[in-house]
Amino acid sequence: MSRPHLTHWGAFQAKSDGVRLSEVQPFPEDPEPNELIHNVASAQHHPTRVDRPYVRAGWLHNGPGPSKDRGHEPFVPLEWDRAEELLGAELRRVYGQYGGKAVFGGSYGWGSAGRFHHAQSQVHRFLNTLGGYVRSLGTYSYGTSEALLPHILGDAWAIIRGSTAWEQVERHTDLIVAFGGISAKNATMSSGGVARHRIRGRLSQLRASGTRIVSVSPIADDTPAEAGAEWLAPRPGTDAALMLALAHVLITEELTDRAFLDRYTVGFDKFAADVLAHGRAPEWAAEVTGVPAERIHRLAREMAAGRTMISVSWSLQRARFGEQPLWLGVVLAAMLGQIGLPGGGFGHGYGSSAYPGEGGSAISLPALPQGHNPVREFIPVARISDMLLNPGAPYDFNGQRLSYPDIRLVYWCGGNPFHHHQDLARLREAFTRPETVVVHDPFWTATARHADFVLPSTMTVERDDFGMGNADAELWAMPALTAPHAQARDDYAIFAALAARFGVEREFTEGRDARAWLEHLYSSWRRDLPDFETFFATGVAELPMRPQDQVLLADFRADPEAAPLPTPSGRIEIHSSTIESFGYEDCPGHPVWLEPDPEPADRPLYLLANQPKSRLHSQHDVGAHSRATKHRDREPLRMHPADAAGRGLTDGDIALVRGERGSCLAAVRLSDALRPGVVQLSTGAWYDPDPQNPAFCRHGNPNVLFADVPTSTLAQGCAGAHTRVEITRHEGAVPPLSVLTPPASSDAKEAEPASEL
Ligand SMILES: Nc1nc2c(c(=O)[nH]1)N[C@H]1C(S)=C(S)[C@@H](COP(=O)(O)OP(=O)(O)OC[C@H]3O[C@@H](n4cnc5c(=O)[nH]c(N)nc54)[C@H](O)[C@@H]3O)O[C@H]1N2
Ligand SMILES: Nc1nc2c(c(=O)[nH]1)N[C@H]1C(S)=C(S)[C@@H](COP(=O)(O)OP(=O)(O)OC[C@H]3O[C@@H](n4cnc5c(=O)[nH]c(N)nc54)[C@H](O)[C@@H]3O)O[C@H]1N2
Ligand SMILES: [Mo]
Repeated sequence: MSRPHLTHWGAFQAKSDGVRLSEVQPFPEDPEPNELIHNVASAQHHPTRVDRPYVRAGWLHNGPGPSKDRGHEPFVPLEWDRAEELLGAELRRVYGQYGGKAVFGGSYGWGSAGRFHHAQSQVHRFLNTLGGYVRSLGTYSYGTSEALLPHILGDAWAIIRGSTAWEQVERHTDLIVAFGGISAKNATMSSGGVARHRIRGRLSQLRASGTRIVSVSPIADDTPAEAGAEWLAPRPGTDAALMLALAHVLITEELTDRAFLDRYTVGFDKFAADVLAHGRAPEWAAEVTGVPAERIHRLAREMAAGRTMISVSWSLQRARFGEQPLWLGVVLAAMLGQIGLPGGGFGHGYGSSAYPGEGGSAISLPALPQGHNPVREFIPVARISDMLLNPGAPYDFNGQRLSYPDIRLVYWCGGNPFHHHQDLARLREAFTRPETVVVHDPFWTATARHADFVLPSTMTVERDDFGMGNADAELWAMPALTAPHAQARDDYAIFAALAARFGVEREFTEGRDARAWLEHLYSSWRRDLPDFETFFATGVAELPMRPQDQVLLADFRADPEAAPLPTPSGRIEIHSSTIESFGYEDCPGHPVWLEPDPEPADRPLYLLANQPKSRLHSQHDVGAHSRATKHRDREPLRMHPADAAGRGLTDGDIALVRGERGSCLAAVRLSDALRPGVVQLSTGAWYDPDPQNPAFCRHGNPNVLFADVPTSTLAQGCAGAHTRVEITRHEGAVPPLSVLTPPASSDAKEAEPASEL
């Protein structure tokens, strides 16, 4: 019998013999199934699954302390009981000596789908039970929006979740100007799951109903062929110049909606004067962006001629000065006066994930209670290396003067910083600093390889749970399909056992096992649904849908006095006195063009490190579908034929990619979907550092190339969208990868640790 299962990237059904899955098929009601579902079964028993608990040999022999050996040393296998004893004692030591403010539990990452076993919820509840932890604020996804939007428009999540419904766009929109495209590959995902993928259908319908799309992106297929979009390809990182020029035309040709600007916005005159004073005309922008001046002129007039949606993908803000194009997207929409009208205005993240524009459920799911965190310290999420390298150092963030906490123990559960952070050699240096690093993961990820304690987690298919994504309105039962791999345990079970060693088991578990928690969360949540046993046996519970007629900021438009925005003025802030008062040169009081760092002559190519089509981030990179996209075991790098020819490269060559901070190998794939001068190397290839050089990845992880710089002082956000590189042919043999097998483990007899445990 085939049984169903839900992942972040889709639902599937599979047969199970209790250990292995077979005959994996997409959920029959998914109109646009994707191949990523085939990564799960093929990765489940891969040799890189962590089969039992491990401790780094040096930690075991020398005890806790900073160590340059993380990532180099063999691991010693442990019995569960011994692992709990050692780690339990270490947690008691750290909490006893330093308290929760010395424990980093930010633990960012996309761990598992499934509501109860959601890794972030588990680790945060656990650390709160012990005495709290230093948290991280915001996301790598749209951390810059999270800092900027509250100053100018409203809370980022409310804006993204409140995106105007696709139905409204289909009915009313004449033109979508999509900065960063509307990506079908990215809309395969939604945190928590996606049962029905709809984006290609949405875009076909838009085309049929006469909505025109201009896809502004260095990559043509960022908007799929179904949309029939026009392709405008600016240089990466120059959208702000293009947008300022569009604003220039709207101002000089008097195409702005003055009445809207007067009633709903503040600061337009300052902004407009600046645009004119600096001569941000299309002729100027053409030089910066590479988009012809004539096309910019015409586009501005087209935007003013009908109902226009300005769509800004999340990627635009994940770059140096990423505040500017985001802010300018809002400003352009305000100048057109269509914010709050059906099908017009501003949208953030169409195509970046499955849910923007989709209705989804009207009610939110129950969550595991997190308890109370007495520790006030936090870091903006992408400042992880800065924090570990510079304890006590002051820094600025969003109008606050803060200083980095002094971290002794790092606890990561459900994320992979050696996937997600920039400048991996620097991160590796940062990971030498703590006294102890603990990682739970199902796989030997690069982060697990840099830990002291590695505890094997189950995968979603190995445990009972329930879940639902933001684009759906049905709750899925997710009964375990197989037994856990080897000695893997649920994060919950691991934490419960550690809590017992700490003497706080009752506080953590409240006397429940996982099954009892599922029942409890479900039953205390809604009384109008079938009882838990019936739900779990049936497999799904329908939830009420949100109406599909949502229009972003319609209430504000209807009555800005009764429904003011949560900004200081209650209006859209084209100029923000608050941001101006911070005095940041890298994010002044209204959006401007900030000159990028001088062009490095020896790195003429732009490299886009976008989200990978073949997997979610680094997850299941050893899975069959992800491996099938590799060539000679290297991550594919897409390149325009002209750029390749100029470098003597052809399709299938192994290339050496050299960036600001490091280099990597990748397999050249020729494609004319790229703007010449731009190459694409998606994120997520497992970091495979050369043993002598951590800044050289043999596999193709682009995060070795990037400098670890924030978007700006305002947001301190991740700036990983693009960087500058040069590419040459890799000379000599192609080295074998080390990440496809587990790290060395030492069977050496466990010696007594030197420290006082
Ligand atoms: N250069 C560059 N870098 C980027 C980006 C970019 O565009 N460019 N994008 C950024 C973005 S938007 C994001 S969101 C981040 C993503 O960064 P992450 O979310 O850190 O990446 P994932 O690979 O999804 O990591 C999730 C980890 O959780 C593990 N896991 C899965 N299930 C469980 C479980 O049940 N328990 C435990 N303990 N672990 C589990 C997986 O095996 C995996 O190792 O990357 C960011 N990094
Ligand atoms: N298949 C797949 N889908 C995913 C994910 C995944 O790992 N795999 N991750 C999910 C997550 S966590 C997130 S946050 C979202 C991220 O969603 P996004 O941030 O929107 O996704 P990206 O793929 O990083 O970027 C989308 C496109 O933006 C374009 N772009 C980059 N820089 C510029 C620029 O300066 N100007 C313009 N005009 N365009 C630019 C690139 O060509 C890129 O392909 O994706 C989600 N969807
Ligand atoms: Mo993300």
